[in-house]
Amino acid sequence: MRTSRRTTIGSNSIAATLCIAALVSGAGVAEATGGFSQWLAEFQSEAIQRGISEPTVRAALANIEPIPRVLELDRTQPGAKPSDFCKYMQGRLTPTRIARGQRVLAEERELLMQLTHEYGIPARYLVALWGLETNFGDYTGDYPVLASLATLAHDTRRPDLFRRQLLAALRIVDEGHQTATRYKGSWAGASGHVQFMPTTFLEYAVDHDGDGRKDLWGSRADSLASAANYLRRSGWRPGETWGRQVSLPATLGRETAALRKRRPLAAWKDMGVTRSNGRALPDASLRGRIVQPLRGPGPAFLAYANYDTFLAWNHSTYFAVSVGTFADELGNRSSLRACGL
Ligand SMILES: [Ca+2]
Repeated sequence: MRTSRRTTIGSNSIAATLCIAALVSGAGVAEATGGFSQWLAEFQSEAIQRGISEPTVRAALANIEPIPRVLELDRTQPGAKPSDFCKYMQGRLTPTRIARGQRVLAEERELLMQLTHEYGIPARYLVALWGLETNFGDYTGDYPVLASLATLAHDTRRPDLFRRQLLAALRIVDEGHQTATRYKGSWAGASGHVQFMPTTFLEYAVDHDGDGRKDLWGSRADSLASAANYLRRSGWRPGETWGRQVSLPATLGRETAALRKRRPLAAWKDMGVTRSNGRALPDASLRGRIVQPLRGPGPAFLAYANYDTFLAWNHSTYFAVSVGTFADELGNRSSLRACGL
């Protein structure tokens, strides 16, 4: 989910800088650890000043240590390579996952119908997001969120971002939605069935089953409702689709500013854009822009307003196209004619 929830962080030379600083100052591991303890004590004071209860702050942050592996992962995030689009799609939209998504649609039919009624999001999009984020709750992450966020907040790369996330995580614990010890997630702090970052949790998580807890770890109802709430409040337009794969005339084959401009469907038709099977685009009062994951020749998509809610969730063209395509597969309206899918 968007930057506040998912953090995409490029590598830089901070590790080298830290090594040099350590050599210059003669600092070693002991001093670095001492630095963390002092930092943590100051952070605890701030958290208490900000209204998180002292017992929560003391208990939740007692004995936590920085996690070297979290820093390693933060330093080595691979950049998305355009040529990997098909590999990405094939890895995420496997026949097994699509079949399981179909079963989930049936199993959770009643809940999903309620959510569609309440938030205007068709079931298939919620199931697609759930399947892509955690394989329907199978992989929600094993990193202790508070210690991971403390590691990144103490680090020098994006301390403000992760400090906010750590404060939000403490608030989640303080409000009783999760315990400090059971609060697990990705190395960067995304957690639960739909991998919300703590600030996203505070803003968008809902207690759909009405037990008083926003339980995005144990409750399918809370998790899927929270995803629906996120999409709706990010601008989802009920009754509209997300986009479709299209064919571009040769004259429009390369990514240009003209293609990225939002235009009515009729205007794209006039420019020679067709459905991917060559048939005419439908007559609908939608506006869209052309998205080309490979930034040039290769699959092209006409993306409508709802596509932007997927980008709000996670600012990645690959991700957004995979959500829409997965949802199409679940709705038996498979439209992707690329990557052997
Ligand atoms: Ca609940």
